[in-house]
Amino acid sequence: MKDRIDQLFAEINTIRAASLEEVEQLRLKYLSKKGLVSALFDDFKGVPAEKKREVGQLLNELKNKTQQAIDDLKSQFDLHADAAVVMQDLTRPADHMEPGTRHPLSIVRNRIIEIFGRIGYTVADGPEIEDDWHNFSALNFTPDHPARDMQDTFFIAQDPDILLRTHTSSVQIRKMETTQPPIRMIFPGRVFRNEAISARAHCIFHQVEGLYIDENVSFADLKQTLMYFAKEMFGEKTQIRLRPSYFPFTEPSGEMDVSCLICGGSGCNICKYTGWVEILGCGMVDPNVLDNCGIDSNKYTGFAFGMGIERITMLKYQIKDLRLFFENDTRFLKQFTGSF
Ligand code: 2NL
Repeated sequence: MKDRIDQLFAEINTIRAASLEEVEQLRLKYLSKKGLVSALFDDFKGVPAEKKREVGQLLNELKNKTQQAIDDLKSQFDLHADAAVVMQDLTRPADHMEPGTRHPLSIVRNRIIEIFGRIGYTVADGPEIEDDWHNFSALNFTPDHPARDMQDTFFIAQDPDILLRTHTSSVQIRKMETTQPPIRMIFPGRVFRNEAISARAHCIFHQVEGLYIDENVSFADLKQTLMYFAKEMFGEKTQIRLRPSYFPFTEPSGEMDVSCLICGGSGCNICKYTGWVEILGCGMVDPNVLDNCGIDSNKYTGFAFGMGIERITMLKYQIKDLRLFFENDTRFLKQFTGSF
């Protein structure tokens, strides 16, 4: 019996397998009920009482060793070992990659660019870090204007003031300083204001401003251009209305509402039962601003407008919380498709 045990010990040391099936064959051969190791346990009954202790110990060792050897063989074929072999194969097919989707703010920005592009507007952007002149002074902001307050704007340096632009108007100033009319452009970009983050506000957001300067540009041109935009953006049935407003850089100034795209004007909770939703601010460029940029305000007039891309996107897709735009949860992001 002891010889038989030694023989099997030696044999177990040499077992090899080329596949999981072969491992299973080995397991059956040695460890199944009728296997070679199990058979020795049957023979154990005949071992004389004084040898039982020694032989029993050896038998258990043999059984454990066999089990261990078979487990080791098996582990060569488990998923990870398999993967390691596959990874070495440089001709293997590539891993599947889920294609990304365009961010809703990009879809809407691109759509705005496309709509204005059709009526001759080109696109420009400029620096996000600005000086006081391009962000405030050239735009007719008075020295004590609240937007210049540390509370409202992110300053990088003071005296001379360097700050994160609070609107893309600074890009328009740069354009007007270097280009004579006609100017017909839109200015999409990221802007910064010192706001506490909530469902309706964020310290980083996106704007598109527009500028048209030439001889004889009138308020009627402004109104017609913005009506065209509203109908292209929100649908042919969309109505617009202009309410008087104030900006330091336009005179006169207005805010434009569109008829509620949800209820069509009959009243719902999106339009707070007024039938109208505000989408942008606009006005005739203040002659001081033109003169500040070296454009002759006796010869040229122009209009400008500005809108928040987040706001337009929230209205278009009925998104109720601004924070969704910045969290980058793909369950949110992949709900938006569009050719833009
Ligand atoms: C709003 C309002 C507006 C402008 C932006 C502008 C730029 C220059 C000169 C004159 Cl360089 N105007 N931009 C004009 C009126 C309104 O934005 O509510 N934006 C989110």
